[in-house]
Amino acid sequence: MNQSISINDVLSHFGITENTISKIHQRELDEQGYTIFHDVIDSTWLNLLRKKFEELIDREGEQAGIEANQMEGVRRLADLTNKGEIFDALYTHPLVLGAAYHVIKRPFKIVSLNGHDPMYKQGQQILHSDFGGERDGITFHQINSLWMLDDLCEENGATRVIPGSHRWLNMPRDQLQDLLAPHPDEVFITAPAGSMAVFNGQIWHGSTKNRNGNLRRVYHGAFCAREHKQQTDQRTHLRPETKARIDLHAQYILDVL
Ligand SMILES: O=C(O)CCC(=O)C(=O)O
Repeated sequence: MNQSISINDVLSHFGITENTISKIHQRELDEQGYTIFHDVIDSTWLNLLRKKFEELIDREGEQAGIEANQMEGVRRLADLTNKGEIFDALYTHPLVLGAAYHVIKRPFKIVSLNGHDPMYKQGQQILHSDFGGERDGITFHQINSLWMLDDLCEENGATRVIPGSHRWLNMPRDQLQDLLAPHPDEVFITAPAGSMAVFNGQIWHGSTKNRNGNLRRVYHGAFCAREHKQQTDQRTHLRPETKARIDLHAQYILDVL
């Protein structure tokens, strides 16, 4: 590990200050456990990100998503940090890094960068938390971001979250009998294509059934405190062309220095 780079160097390199995400987004992350940023992806980048999603799905076929986890009824992609320069700007975007630092409050790294598209009549996930470790309701370890390539609405399987549950000490499985059932407090993260949502990795959430068959593609970039394990071990998966392309600050985020 190259000790000469610190999280402060990384944040300052990518232009992140305590005001990079507004006080409103900070409060929503603190209180609700999620927030939505609109108009983050411009139309040129959006078209390229959509094209890349389809190219990778076609190219990888049955292997798509294998580096993280495959899910029946969902078009999944994984290890995207190694699958094109187009993703560099996504996992180093100031809004996502600013939100990650606001929530985690200590040095962090990427967990994984995946794609997720529930197909018609499929995609209902159990309510779960991404972070499976100890919960004290105060210390937070992980965030996830949803980069919306299509409009997300209740009918095409938007993510449901239980606002405030990031502070609860229990996991959904400790408290609920039916993890697939609607929850009385659930809220759907809905927003137009080009938006990006961030949620606390401890929030209870899950994707829902795509009931109208419209595309519902997202990229998920998750980040965790550096003491935790990555979902996709970047040191194992790192490709020489990725390492050659990205600077030391991006390498720090991947934890491959
Ligand atoms: O895309 C979503 O709605 C969330 C997916 C998710 O939570 C997961 O794959 O664990």
